[in-house]
Amino acid sequence: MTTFNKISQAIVDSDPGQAISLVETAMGNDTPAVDILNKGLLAGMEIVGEKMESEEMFIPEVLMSANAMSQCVDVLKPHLSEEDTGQTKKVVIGTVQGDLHDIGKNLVSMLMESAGMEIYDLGVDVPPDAFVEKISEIKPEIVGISALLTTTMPAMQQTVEAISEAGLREQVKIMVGGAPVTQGFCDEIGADVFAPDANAAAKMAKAL
Ligand code: B1M
Repeated sequence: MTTFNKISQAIVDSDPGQAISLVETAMGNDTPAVDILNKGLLAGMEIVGEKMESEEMFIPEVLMSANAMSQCVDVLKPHLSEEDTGQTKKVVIGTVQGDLHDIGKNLVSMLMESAGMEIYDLGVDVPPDAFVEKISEIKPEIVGISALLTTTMPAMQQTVEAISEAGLREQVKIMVGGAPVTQGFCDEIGADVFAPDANAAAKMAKAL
């Protein structure tokens, strides 16, 4: 079993102690942090998703795996950081109303922060009005909206509409992402950018 497989297995087993220890060992062996994230941790969450779908794992176990993943991401965070580019773009970000998934959104926030942006994270289950309120207050350049459920994708559209209705649409670039979100959906709801993953999200935000 490779170290990446062992890390994935520790995530599936919801064993943060073992997972962190393996992550630290891999870092000690000069394994790139981004590989540990993608080939170890995210691969583990992928298996968790499959087991959730086939009902081999249930919500409490999935939550424990998610917590183990988050603890490992905290350990990796300083090693994933890009050089500070001196940019001070402000980003308001959140997971849409009705949706409690935040691991992907947190990764996006983390990499954007590492790229020198100022992040205002509204958390999960964020109603459209809360996005509007924060945009009015902070006047960010970018608004990031995350959704992980097909059933909460309409809330993404409602959020874009609420921003338009509040007369704020021209002031911000809207970035959308999350597993079920596509470029086609982004175009359909009138958002500006679709980012398929956290790395792309940080790069695209810098380029906007
Ligand atoms: Co949920 N869940 N979940 N879940 N969960 C999924 C998403 C699911 C695919 C699992 C499955 O059935 N295979 C499925 C959705 C099916 C669908 O809609 N098509 C599902 C379901 C059904 C549910 C519930 C409805 C289950 C139930 O109650 N019966 C329920 C809903 C609760 C709610 O939100 N109202 C539920 C609950 C949960 C937990 C709370 C237990 C937990 C979340 C814990 C947490 O987030 N703190 C959970 C988890 C962990 C998952 C899986 C296993 C993992 C998600 C994850 O964190 N992935 C997931 C299965 C899977 O994805 N394989 C699943 C890792 C993360 C880094 O990836 O979030 O995709 P991701 O983020 C990526 C990109 O998408 C992108 O960048 C990230 C990093 O590269 N990205 C952005 C994300 N946001 C972005 C924003 C951007 C740009 C890029 O710009 C702003």
